[in-house]
Amino acid sequence: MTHAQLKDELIAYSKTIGVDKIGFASADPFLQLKDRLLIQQERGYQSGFEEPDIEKRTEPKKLVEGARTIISIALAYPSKMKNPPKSTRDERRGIFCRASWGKDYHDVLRDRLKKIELFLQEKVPDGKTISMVDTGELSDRAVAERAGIGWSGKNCAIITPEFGSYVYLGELVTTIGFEPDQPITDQCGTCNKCVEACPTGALIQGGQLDSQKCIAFLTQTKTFLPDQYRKKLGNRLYGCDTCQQVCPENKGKDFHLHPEMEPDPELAKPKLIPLLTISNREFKETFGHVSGSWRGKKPIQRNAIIALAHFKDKKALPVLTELLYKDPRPVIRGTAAWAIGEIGSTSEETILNKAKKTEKEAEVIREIEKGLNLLNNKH
Ligand code: B12
Ligand code: SF4
Ligand code: SF4
Repeated sequence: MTHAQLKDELIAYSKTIGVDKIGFASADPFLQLKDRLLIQQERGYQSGFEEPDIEKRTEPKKLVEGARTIISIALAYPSKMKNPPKSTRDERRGIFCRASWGKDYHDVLRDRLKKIELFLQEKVPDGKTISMVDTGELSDRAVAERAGIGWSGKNCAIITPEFGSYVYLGELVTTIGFEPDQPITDQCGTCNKCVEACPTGALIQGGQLDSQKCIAFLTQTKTFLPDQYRKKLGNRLYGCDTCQQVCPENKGKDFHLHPEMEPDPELAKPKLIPLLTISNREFKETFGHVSGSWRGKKPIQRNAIIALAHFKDKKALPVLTELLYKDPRPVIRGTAAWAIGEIGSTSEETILNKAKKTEKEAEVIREIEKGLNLLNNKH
């Protein structure tokens, strides 16, 4: 069988296993990406979640000796929830970004990539392949762009003409030499909606992100959230979809092609107050299978406290007081103190003053003082 025939067979096979789009790219070094990564590093724009070795990131042959092709796959995920529960005055809710709806996408894409690997192994037994999704060395977007899956939008996302940008990406590096596909031309044109809509100005310019300012990144940190971002967080518990929601290319795009990607509305939009007292075990059992739980429960709980402050939810005051007095984690005690200041009235001053007397951590004391100042300003 020729490689052209094998390519056709693989494309046909991919449709049978639930791959929505497949593209082929050469395994040549990613030179433009290399420059870009260096600039990002110099400016401190990286998130710290990327693979740190820029050589490995940009030279596929360092990952597989004799690599000739990278096969990129994309799976479309839903953008709309069926029967989303309402966040009401009585029960305020937070939101997980769409990339955390349903079963963890790493598992879903790894399953598809494994099937493709087995398919290729059977056809070309001496071929070598490795596959990755998100946590691998390569830039999934740079690979997808080169493989003609979509263009690289000003919001940084790979935008497919068929499914918009709500697609997960993964790839296989192989020694088999397939004919590469052509990249798709940039279709953003004069549109700049995503850059204008970003709540924190994290999109420095089209296609360039300062991760340190990006809410998607900030929701995943484990430390205190810097003051200037607390109000911007809104009710986001994990991730941020704003620059994709405003994108005209996503208008009307809502695909429900994979049952395992359907969100459980109670997990995608959970009630905030119960999240504050959830045990480790319960958290793992309830949220362990969604991608947004990978940093553990602390960032989610910190964000839930900030979301309750955003809603000025007075019903949260008793549990916030408990957390301030008893939680062993300084980030949770401190954020609770600040939130009490945001939500409460002067009658809450005694709560904060009492905590100030016994609190030992300097950072928490600073948050208590912030809370007291907020209450003072309400006199
Ligand atoms: C680190 C990381 C983050 C960081 C940084 C994101 C970023 N924009 O760099 C944070 C935590 C902020 C993040 C957030 C999100 N992420 Co993320 N993230 C990654 C990760 C692990 C690495 C990305 C990376 O290396 N960035 C560095 C930049 C410099 O490179 P790049 O974006 O990969 O490549 C592009 C640029 O280099 C650009 N480029 C190169 N040279 C030049 C030159 C010029 C002039 C220009 C304009 C551009 C340009 O072209 C490349 C191709 O588009 C990838 C998985 C992976 N291994 O690749 C997922 C990934 C990018 N994330 C993904 C998703 C879904 C998200 C979120 C939407 C999740 C959410 N809803 O909250 C947000 C979107 C934020 C945004 N606007 O980008 C998907 C994207 C799918 C898609 N359709 O594009 C990926 C591919 C995971 C996956 N396998 O599906 N993420
Ligand atoms: S994910 Fe949110 S914060 Fe990050 S660039 Fe997009 S709109 Fe801005
Ligand atoms: S909002 Fe406009 S500029 Fe931004 S990615 Fe979409 S089409 Fe491109």
